[in-house]
Amino acid sequence: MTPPDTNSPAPVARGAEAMRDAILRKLTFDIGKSRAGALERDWFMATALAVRDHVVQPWLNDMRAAYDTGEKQVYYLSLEFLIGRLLRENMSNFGLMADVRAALVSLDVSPALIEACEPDAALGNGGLGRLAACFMESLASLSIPAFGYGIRYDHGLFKQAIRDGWQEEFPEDWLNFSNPWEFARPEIAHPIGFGGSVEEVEGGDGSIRHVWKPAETVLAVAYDTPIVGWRGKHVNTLRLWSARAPDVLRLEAFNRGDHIGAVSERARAEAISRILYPADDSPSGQELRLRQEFFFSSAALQDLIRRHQRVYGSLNTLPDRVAIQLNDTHPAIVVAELMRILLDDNGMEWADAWRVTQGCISYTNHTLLPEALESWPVALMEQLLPRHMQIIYMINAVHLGEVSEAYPGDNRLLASLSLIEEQSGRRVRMGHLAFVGSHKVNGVSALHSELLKQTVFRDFHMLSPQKLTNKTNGVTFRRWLQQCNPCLTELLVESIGPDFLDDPEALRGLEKLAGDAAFQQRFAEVKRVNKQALAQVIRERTGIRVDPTAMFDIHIKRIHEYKRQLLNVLETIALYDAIRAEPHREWQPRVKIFAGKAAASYHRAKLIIKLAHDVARIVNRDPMMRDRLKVVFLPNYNVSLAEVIIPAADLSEQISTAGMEASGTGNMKLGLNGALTIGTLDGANVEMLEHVGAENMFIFGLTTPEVENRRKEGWHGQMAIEASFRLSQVMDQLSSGVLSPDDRGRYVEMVRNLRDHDHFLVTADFDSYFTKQREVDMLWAQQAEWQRAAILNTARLGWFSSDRTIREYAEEIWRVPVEH
Ligand code: 26V
Repeated sequence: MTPPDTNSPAPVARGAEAMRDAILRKLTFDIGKSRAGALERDWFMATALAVRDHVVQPWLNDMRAAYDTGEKQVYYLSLEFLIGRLLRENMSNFGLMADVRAALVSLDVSPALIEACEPDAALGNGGLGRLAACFMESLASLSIPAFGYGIRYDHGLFKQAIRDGWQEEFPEDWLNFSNPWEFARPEIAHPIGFGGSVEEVEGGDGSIRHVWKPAETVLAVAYDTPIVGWRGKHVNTLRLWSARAPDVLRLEAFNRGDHIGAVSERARAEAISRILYPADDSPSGQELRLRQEFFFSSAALQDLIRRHQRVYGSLNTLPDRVAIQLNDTHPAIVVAELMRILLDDNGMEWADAWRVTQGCISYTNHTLLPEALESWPVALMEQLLPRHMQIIYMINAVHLGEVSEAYPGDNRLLASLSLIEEQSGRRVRMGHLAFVGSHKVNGVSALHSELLKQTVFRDFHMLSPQKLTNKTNGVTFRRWLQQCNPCLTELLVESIGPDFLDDPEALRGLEKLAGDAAFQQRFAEVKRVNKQALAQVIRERTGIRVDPTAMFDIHIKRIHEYKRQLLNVLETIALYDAIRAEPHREWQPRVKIFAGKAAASYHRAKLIIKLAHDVARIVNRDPMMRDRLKVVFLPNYNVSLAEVIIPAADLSEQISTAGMEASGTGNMKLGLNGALTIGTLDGANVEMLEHVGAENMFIFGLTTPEVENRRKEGWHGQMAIEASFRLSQVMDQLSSGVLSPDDRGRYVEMVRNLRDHDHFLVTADFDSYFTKQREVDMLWAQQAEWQRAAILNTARLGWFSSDRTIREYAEEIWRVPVEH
């Protein structure tokens, strides 16, 4: 903890009474409301502002300390930060929870209702954005000085509504009622150029300097959100950029009388930070997206360089003070922008500039799927970023020159390593640019990193075998255990002591209690309470009643063919058929719960949502089911809903086609909260298996090499369907239209696709999945055994804390000191 600033105002009030006074003061003087007239939202704002007061002084102190000591800073560049809510996080990390809640209760205000008023900061699509949020929290908790840089989107990820079983999208408006956590910094505004031309200026010594003359300039204005670490030890900054049109331009146009032009120019500039791109099924390839990428990359670089230069002057030492982590290729243009700043603005020689660039930058890859790898048409780059395109050509020339020297005449190799793809009309490969511009590149699970070496970066790995490493993802246990599951946390503290709150590996202490009948009962009781809370939410949002004693089988994540929600829905139909065929057998009651958003243009994903609803309608109404099977689709999945679902999960579905899920992080959150995983050998499931042991997980299905072989042989589902009585029965129901009486042809194309292609091997894994699910039922029937396995999941997943992940980045990639 840093010493208090001598200018610090009177110490902030502690204790419930002082908190009550503080909240009332905020309500009166900042919100301008009386107690009688205050709405829940006003109480939320007043409470958040009162809590925020506790954050500010330590934050200022930590910023100042990092500045004064000149410690190396980490800069985490990400187009997405999927933060969720912050009130509970900040209260909890600052140890203010009890005081604030007591204060609110004394004011006759319900803490739960107040917390529910906070809109989610949904500035991300899914795993990649949530990982960035967990990393920010862990960086602060480990006292590593760091900035997150991203975009302050006016509108986060769309809201999902379900009408008649179909997904509909509605705009999201998180800033509508102002954001109590952010501090606007209008004085921090960096100019971001676009378009224009490059001039060559001759120096006296015959050298040539390039000067980029952008045609258009947009301002990036900073908004800072303090990110509080565990026990308030350290506070970092998340700096998000908002786009503003520079006033001068507007004024000039106004003076010329071109009022309409001035306004539209302004709208075009400010469109950059208007909305988060909501597709994680393919890169959009649109100009606005490239503008977003360059906008925040350039703003981040200008910001960190100015900070460095104020203290050190020279940029030669940048790699000693600055570590820039690229969250996927979205900020990959920083490679060219940093080179441009060093070469053109600071007159550095190429070799020095390249050393500095590579020394600062490192890059994380989050997907292997070829359709997801970003590339930009050369023509668009030349038009929007002409100088950057020249620099990229130059980087490519030097890089390919080295390759030809080492491997003369190998044209295949040159084509594969080139930053420019020539097949589909000349495009810049952003993954290649990020790879060459970085000193380290990493995948996000052991399997994924190995696959990177064998596939997309095979030739790069051959050239520089030290560069590609693995950093298996993690999740912050503060949010995903302590805050979202207070009952379990309390039970753990009581039974193994509080050490795990600071050291997740201490959860191992639970192992010795796994077989203890009394403890098992208490563990199960916590789960029951959480399931009751979820049952209530299900009732409110879908009208469906579920029995909290049934197994809660949870499949929550973005809807994607490779994540195979369809496999789960098909198994649901097969189970329904099986129960109807033998209604007198002893079936284990189950509630299948789905949640997740589909990209708006991803028709097949939307059809899977519709199918889940069609199946739910039939199953939930069938008196023969007698509560032994229920199907629920919870709309509008987001961080806050995940915080309710995860503590209530018995079974966690992690059933992607092997080799396609880079890591997964929901798998870790669910396991940590005592859910057993049914999953394929994919992503981080593989490492979870090593940690929790095969007896405590349900692994099924093809392995990555088997998937590869099937595909090579030209897999189609026809044979698997014919060979499986159950599956053919399911397919018949889909094609006959019994599931969709209002549109009998609805699933004809889906069935045809499974028969003729089935790229995601749903039919290939169906039987082994169905069989594994019956093993799940058998274990559920032996509750003591089930609870034992659940406890061991919680006990053995400590390694998947994002603190461990961040420590590895700090030591092996960023080379910044970190506490142990
Ligand atoms: C996914 C896909 C899938 C279908 C085809 C095209 C496409 C394009 C983009 C993406 C998203 C890629 C980035 C991403 O969100 N990756 C996720 O990152 C998480 C954090 O590392 C990881 O846990 C997830 O497995 C990974 O999908």
